Amino acid sequence: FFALFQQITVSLMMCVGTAVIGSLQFGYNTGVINAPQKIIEKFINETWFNRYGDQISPNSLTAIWSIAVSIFSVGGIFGSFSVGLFVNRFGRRNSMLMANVLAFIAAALMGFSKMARSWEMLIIGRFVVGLYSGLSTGFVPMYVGEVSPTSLRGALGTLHQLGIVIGILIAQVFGIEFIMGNDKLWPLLLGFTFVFAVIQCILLPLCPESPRFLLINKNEENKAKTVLKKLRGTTDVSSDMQEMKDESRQMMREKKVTILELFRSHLYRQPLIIAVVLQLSQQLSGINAVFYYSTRIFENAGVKQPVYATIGAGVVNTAFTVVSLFIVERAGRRSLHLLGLLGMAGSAVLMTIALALLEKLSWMSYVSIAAIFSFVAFFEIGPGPIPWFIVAELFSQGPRPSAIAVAGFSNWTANFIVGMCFQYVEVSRKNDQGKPLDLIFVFVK
Ligand SMILES: *C1O[C@H](CO)[C@@H](O)[C@H](O)[C@H]1NC(C)=O
Ligand SMILES: *[C@@H]1O[C@H](CO)[C@@H](O)[C@H](O)[C@H]1NC(C)=O
Repeated sequence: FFALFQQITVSLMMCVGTAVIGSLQFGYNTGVINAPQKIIEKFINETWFNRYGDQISPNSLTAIWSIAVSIFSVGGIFGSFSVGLFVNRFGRRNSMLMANVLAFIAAALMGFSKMARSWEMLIIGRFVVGLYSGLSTGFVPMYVGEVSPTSLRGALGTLHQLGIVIGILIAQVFGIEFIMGNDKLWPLLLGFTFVFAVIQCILLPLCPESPRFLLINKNEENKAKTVLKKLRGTTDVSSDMQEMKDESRQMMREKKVTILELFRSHLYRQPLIIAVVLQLSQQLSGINAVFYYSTRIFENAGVKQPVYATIGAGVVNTAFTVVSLFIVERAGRRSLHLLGLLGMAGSAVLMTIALALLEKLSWMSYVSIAAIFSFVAFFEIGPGPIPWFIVAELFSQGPRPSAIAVAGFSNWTANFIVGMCFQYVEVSRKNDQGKPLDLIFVFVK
């Protein structure tokens, strides 16, 4: 145990800490549009009025808002597909550095959208920051995995997930009305992604390139050795070097499988179905409806201070991510995933009941808070972390990159569908007076 701790050098901590700022950004931009929804909708309404001289229809408002929320995932799709174009050409560290250009552009677009009276800028900014996030979810785990010693790879890898949930939490706290979730400061709230980008741009040049990239892609053995010595804090790095060489030799032996071949060969059919369905079960569980829209959900459930309930959900999310770090390695993947999904379904039923009884029993709003909290907790126990382990575990070196691309695509596409449709289901629920419809929606999936 202590031997493990000795392997955590200052240099390694610095590398991992700097890289996970990328995960933080992804989380931040996932959670940031949650609390200020009403305020930004007001801005869109006013802008429309100034531009066209008449009231915006509720349908147009819903459409603009849903697009602004969910186009993030469209950016994510493109970003996650482009990871391979960067990492092998420019290196892992430089790719992360370059991606920050996107973060700056997005921050400027979103931050100045109010000044320019343009919701289009908001939408384009959300797309660009989605691109950034898609790239980050590829870069960060790869870099962290490659600078970490084998014995710490799993533990440090989970910091990516932790970075995401902490990012969501930060965004929710900043979204409180007297911090930045108000008429004046919401552009700053969205543009704040700029600050993380600046910090990462300052720190990244101080971090070394991934030794694996140096050795295997660049064939620069001496440089790789120097970096490893610094990362490990020892002068003898021969075992690490040997391990990387073995790994790459094994990779050479196994032919790379393209995405097309992956779909054609019946050899991969079952693992591919498992990987895709697990991703779908993660996203279509509706978890991102909570991260994008929980403030609105709580408001409709009669909660007095919906923003604080949203922050509560972020705290539960973070806490259970930590809990899951400890149990994922001990319990079986399948049972944890099933337990998580069952718990989420149960929470959704509870939520439905709470909403149905809300008019008669006002304390049902507390039940709805509890239901959302347990929904999030069960998500982090199984459906949150497990789909990622599974892809890496089901496929060997050859087909793995393609499998990860397909899984990532399913992930972001389902994410987009939930982000886009939730508002519509919610609106139709209001019109039909069929209160619990939206959570039945979440549940049926
Ligand atoms: C898939 O989505 C979840 C939750 O939105 C996220 O934690 C995970 O990192 C995503 N994976 C990729 C590759 O985008
Ligand atoms: C837009 O704002 C006006 C006045 O501020 C309000 O009466 C109207 O209901 C709003 N429209 C929507 C769709 O929210």
